[in-house]
Amino acid sequence: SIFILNVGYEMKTEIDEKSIDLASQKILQKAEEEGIETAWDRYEKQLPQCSFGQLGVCCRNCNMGPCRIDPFGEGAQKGICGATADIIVARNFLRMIAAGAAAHSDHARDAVLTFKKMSEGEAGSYRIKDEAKLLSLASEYGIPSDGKSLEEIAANLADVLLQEFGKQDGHLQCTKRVPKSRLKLWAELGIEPRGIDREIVECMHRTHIGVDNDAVHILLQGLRTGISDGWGGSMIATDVQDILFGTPQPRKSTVNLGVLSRDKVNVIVHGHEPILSEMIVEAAEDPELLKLAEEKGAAGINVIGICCTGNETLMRHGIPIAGNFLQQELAVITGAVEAMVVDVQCIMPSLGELTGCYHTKFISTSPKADFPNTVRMEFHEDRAYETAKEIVRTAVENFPNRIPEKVTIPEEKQECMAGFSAEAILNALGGSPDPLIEAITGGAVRGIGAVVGCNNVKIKHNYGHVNLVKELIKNNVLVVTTGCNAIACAEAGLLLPEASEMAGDGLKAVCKALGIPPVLHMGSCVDISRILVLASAIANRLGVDISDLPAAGAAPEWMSEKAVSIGAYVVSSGVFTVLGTIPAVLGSQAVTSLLTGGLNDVVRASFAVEPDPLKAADLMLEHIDEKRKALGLN
Ligand code: CUV
Ligand code: SF4
Repeated sequence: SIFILNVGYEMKTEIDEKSIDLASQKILQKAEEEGIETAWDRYEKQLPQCSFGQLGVCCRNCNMGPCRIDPFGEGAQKGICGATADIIVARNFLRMIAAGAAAHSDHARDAVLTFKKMSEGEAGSYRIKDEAKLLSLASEYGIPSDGKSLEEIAANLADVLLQEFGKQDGHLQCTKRVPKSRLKLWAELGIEPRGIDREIVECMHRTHIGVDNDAVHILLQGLRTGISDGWGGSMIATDVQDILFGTPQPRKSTVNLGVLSRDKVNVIVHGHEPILSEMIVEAAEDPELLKLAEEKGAAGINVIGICCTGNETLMRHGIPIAGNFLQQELAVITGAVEAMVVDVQCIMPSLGELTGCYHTKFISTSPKADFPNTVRMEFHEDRAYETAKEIVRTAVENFPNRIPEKVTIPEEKQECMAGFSAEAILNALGGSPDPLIEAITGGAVRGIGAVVGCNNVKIKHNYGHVNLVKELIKNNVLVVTTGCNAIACAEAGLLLPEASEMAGDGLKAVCKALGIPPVLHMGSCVDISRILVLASAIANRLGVDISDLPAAGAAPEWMSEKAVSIGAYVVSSGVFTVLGTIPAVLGSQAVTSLLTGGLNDVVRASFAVEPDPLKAADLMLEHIDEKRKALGLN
């Protein structure tokens, strides 16, 4: 079965085979007419992709290699050091988890460092926006707040949080939020997470030549590292960002390429860290810059988001989103973008050459991340607002350079409702998870589906996301979403209370009673931590483990290493998860069967792989029904 790899991965030459989204199709047409290359074209040039790589059996961990294992069993079955396919596949998988956990957690570190500088008065542009969350987090971390100023509490909290990264003793404090039975299971397995950085470093150590050479042992470290991301780095990022920028509340906005403005300066914020985008949003309202925009003949300044930065600004300010991962190039190809402002993660280096074909300024801001052909405007906390103003000014001054003949903005845009933090969901429920639990136990809501993750050229853009989610809500599964799935759902009109018309009768009635959409946008990828917190609250209320809940996860179009780390912690937390693209593990029967079955005996959850979204939904429904039965529900 490992030789059917190329199923569904054929060339996609027709535009309607590349994306289900009309706006995207129109811009892909424009790209074709203008001879502009996109990710889909580059994908075609990569085909057929290397089978050793696809199977995960290529090792470059030392310079005796590269070594590769012959999957047909005829050629080499061992690397030069003696590593087998099982060892090589497991090591490669662990390195993906390490990179993904590093990305989320290093983002978290920067959020905490900004928080700390703010508390010391060295980041004047930032404030404490959610006092209640600061105080509750401080008390959770055992920080006394009597007689202290908010800044002092914040400084103490920042110090404690920073220690979580380099912790040498004990386990991560966020794990207090994990249901007791789950935490006990982790302790028994020896996968309670220690310091966040330590887990990532240990992955790199273990995968060095001649260290950890047992697939199961390697994968357990993968689970622990994933947990240190989900219940550590990502959770810390979410919490601190909520304190600094506010905990999201439901609000309406619009999505898709049609949110680009014909007559305003379009500034796109793309990447992952709200530290930057929050300031850009503020700077775009600066009277001085608005005046400058007017002088340049623009009707105003239009800030819009892409990818998870977009999710962050949508959740907190209702800033519109131009698209998800595979729409980043398309946004530029509209010819209407004055500045593409980026920080870190999921930013295609192709944007360098691409922006050069238009008037778009490509502005990179992170000290960590640079790209070809960027204007570098490094962003530091001590003069955050000033830098944000300079960035927006650069965009405004670029407005007169827009070339009208090259501009096509598709009219497609879609209303959506976002902002469903765990707090906001509890609010919508009237303060406790009970109404939702009653809806589940009563059968109106069959279960909960967490659908997340990227786009991937191997799957028609948004096809996996939208069809999977539609099938789930049709079957009365309430969907919670983050990341690029949330944007896909928004574009398909699924993030509106009216979308409950597409839901089964039970879910429809619940949505109508609460005034909520059947698909709840919970934020960016680090905000999957919100889903964990919600799942934990429900499990605790029912007195069961997360693995007992009628719930399932999916990443229908995932591609990033972060998604692998997410998969590791979601499954470790007890949630069965269906992947829509095949991870590079099929070269090892042992690793494959462990991930797709054996893990059930370890963490009471496992992965499945299913590229067809309707079949993926069936797998999730089947799982949900099994869990319902075990809980005595029908
Ligand atoms: Ni972090 S990780 S493509 S932007 S969800 Fe989108 Fe979300 Fe994947 Fe990247
Ligand atoms: Fe080859 Fe072993 Fe070196 Fe990997 S670590 S490249 S399998 S010799």
